[in-house]
Amino acid sequence: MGSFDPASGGMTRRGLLAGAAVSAAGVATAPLLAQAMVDLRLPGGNGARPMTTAFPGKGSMILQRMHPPLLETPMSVFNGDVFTPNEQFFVRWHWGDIPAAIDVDSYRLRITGHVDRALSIGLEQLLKLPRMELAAVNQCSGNSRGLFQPRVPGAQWGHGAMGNAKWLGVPLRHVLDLAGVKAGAVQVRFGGRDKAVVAGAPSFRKALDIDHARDGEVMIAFGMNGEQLPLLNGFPCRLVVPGWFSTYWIKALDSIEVLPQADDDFWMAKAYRIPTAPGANVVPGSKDFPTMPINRMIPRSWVTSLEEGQAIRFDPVIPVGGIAMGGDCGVARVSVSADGGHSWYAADLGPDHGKYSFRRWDARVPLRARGKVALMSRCWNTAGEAQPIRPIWNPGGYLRGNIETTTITVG
Ligand SMILES: Nc1nc2c(c(=O)[nH]1)N[C@H]1C(S)=C(S)[C@@H](COP(=O)(O)O)O[C@H]1N2
Ligand SMILES: [Mo]
Repeated sequence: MGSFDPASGGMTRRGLLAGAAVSAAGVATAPLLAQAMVDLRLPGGNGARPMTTAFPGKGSMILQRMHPPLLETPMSVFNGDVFTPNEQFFVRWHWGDIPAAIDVDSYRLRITGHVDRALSIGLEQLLKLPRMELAAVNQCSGNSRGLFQPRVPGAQWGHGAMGNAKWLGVPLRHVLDLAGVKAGAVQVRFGGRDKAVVAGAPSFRKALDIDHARDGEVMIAFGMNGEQLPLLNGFPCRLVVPGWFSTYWIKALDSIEVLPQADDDFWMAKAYRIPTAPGANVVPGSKDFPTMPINRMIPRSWVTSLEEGQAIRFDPVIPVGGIAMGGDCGVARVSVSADGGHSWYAADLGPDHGKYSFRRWDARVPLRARGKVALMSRCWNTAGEAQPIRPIWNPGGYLRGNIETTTITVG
C-alpha cells in the first residue's frame, strides 16, 4: 500500500483478493483466530464475537458477519492515534456481490442525468483534477446499535463501527461543474460497484440534495491516511460526506446521477430513516411516526484509556483519556466524571485536526471510592449541543449519542 503516491498521481492495480472471505461462494473455511474472542457486553446478551484476520488489507478485527463483511474496530484502537489505521478501519457492505478486484485501467466514474454533458472519467483523469484533503469521522448510522434497549433488529454493533481518516480527493462540486448541472436539479444520487445478489433487490444507492453535493466539502476520495483506499473500504474511490453518517459515503463509486426530482429509491424512501421527533427519539415499540432520511451526525465521546471491566489500583487522582467528535461541527469541550455523573471535570483537548475529525482529550479525575467506578465523558460541540444523559430509542437503532459509561474496578 506504500506504493500509492498521491503526488505522482499513481494508483496501483489491485490483484484478486485471496481467500473465501470476500468471494460470493462459501465462507465456512475462512480462518478465525482460534482463541481470541471479544465481549461487546451488549445489554441484551450474546455480545461475544470472534476476532478475525481473514480479510485482505485488514488486521485484527471483530467479526460481526462474514459475508458480506461486517468488521468492527476494537475499542483499544481508538486509544492509539486519533486517525484510525486503514488496517483496522471498520467495514460494512450491504450486498453480497462486492468488488473482489478492480481493474484501474478500465474503471470509469459516470456522471449522468440532469447535466449539460454526461461524463465518463477514468482514474488517471480523476487524479489530475484539483485536490483537497480533509479529516473526517466515518460512522455507521447503526454504530452502537447493540446497546439499544429494548433491542432492535440489525447488526449488533458495539462502538467500533466508526473510524477517523484523512481523506484525499477531488471536490464533488468540481466534477459536477465539469458535467454542467442543469437548472432544476434537485438531488444527486450515488452508486457503487457492488451488486445485489437477490434478483430484483435494489442496488445500494444514496442521494444528497444538490446544494449539499455542491458545498465544496463533499468529495470523491481516493486517498485515506496517505494510502490508497483498502478494497474493503471502497477502492479506488468513494464519496466522503463530512459530518454525515457513512450510509452516504458510497464505496467503489462509479455512478453519479443528477436528478430533477428527489430520489424515491428504496434506500432513501424506505431505509435509513429516522423519526422526525427531537433527537430521533420515540417510545420503544412505536411504529407509525413521521420519518426523514438520516443525515448529520451528533456529538459523541468515549473513554478509551481504560476498558470496561478493567481493574486498577486506588489513587486519589487518576488519568482518564479518550476521544470525542462534534458531529457536523467541531468539539468545543469535554467533561469527565469518575463517580457516575455526580461531579464533572474539564478535560484538556488534544490537537485540532479540523471540525469533522476525532479529537483526543485527557483529564485528571479524583477517585472518591473503591470498588466499581463508573467513568463517563460528555462532549459539547461548537454549536452548543451536548450529549444527552439518557439513551434514545428508535426501531432502526440509529443516532445513539448519549453519555457512555465505562465501569472499572478500583482495588
Ligand atoms: N457501494 C457501497 N457503499 C457503501 C455501502 C455499501 O453497502 N455499498 N455501505 C455504506 C454504509 S451503511 C457504511 S456504514 C459505510 C461503511 O464504510 P466502510 O466500510 O469504509 O467503513 O459504507 C457505506 N457505503
Ligand atoms: Mo452503515
